[in-house]
Amino acid sequence: MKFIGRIPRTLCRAALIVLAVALFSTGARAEEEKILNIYNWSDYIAPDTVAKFTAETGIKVNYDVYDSNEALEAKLLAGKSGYDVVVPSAIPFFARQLKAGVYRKIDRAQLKNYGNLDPQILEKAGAADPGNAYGIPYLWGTTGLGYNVKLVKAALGADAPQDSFALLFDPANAKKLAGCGISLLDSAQEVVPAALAYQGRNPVAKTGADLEAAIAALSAIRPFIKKFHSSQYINDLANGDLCLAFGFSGDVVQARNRARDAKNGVEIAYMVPKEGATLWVDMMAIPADAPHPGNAHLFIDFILRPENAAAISNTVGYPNPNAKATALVAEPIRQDPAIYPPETTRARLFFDTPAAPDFERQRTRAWTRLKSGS
Ligand code: SPD
Repeated sequence: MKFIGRIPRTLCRAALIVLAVALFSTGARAEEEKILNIYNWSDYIAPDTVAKFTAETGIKVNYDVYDSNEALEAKLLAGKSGYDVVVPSAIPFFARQLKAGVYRKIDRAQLKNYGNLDPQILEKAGAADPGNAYGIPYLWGTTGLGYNVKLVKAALGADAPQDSFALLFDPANAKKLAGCGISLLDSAQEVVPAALAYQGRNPVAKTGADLEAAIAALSAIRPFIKKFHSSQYINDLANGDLCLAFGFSGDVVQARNRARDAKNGVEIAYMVPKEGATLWVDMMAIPADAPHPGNAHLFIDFILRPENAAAISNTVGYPNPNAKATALVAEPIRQDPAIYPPETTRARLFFDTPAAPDFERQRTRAWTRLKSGS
């Protein structure tokens, strides 16, 4: 065996290779330009999150927003989106995008705050992403009904259902509410399970017969729907321009808070109907062709810090999956059943399941026809 000084030559060579790899990888990271391109849901971050991240890291953030998984998916599947961090919902979107090879594996070694994540939420996300290898939960919530308490009472009287999808899906109620304005999320994937739940069917069932039943229920109220939109309802509810919206929990909470801040006399409430509602989890993920994956990991780790996750929940009214952040979330938010559903409500939440491509196509076609009124 040849020796260099007292060290065997083979060992020296191995050490040199390890050093070269280490230098190369840190060098590559150091060379990443100080830019980060984020594509996130609208109304889904604290006002100072991005500024704080930039102040701390010197990384300039380009921040774009969307209001539906469908919009995000169209960009991702077209490829070369240029985004470094995106936030799809776990099921079915993230799950099927993962299968299409859209994402890069998360390097947990770069996330020193990974251990803060709540194992229960990780388990839910694991249904889309086995082993939680490609995504990090960002926020979660439910999809239910936001309504204007006074307008609904004026239209339907004291007997207006306050705990049932009948408020929306009973055509007699929808007809009476049409005058003050009803809106639905512009997403078949969100609306169809609600229609099935109202009918007492399995809300996540995916057969042709289920789809037909859901579309029949939706067709019966179609004449009374003012808008199909996935973000406008926040302001519309807050301003009194809508009296009923099928929407996301935190968005309705934001509408309620905007009305309170405006002191305009509008009172908004959120309901998880007794028939059940979707529980969903949105994931932070890095596209496979992200130009700045190192910066993406830095940002994700920043969000995983309890104080940053708590600041986001305090602003947007959605619970975060960070077990260490809960104590930092403001007490009125933690106690708000519209935001953190109590156990009795949680018991009637359901988690969507992936759909076969053929069913997806049928559902999209039926949805387009429904919206156009044909
Ligand atoms: N304004 C932010 C809304 C975020 C909603 N994400 C939920 C998707 C449910 N599938």
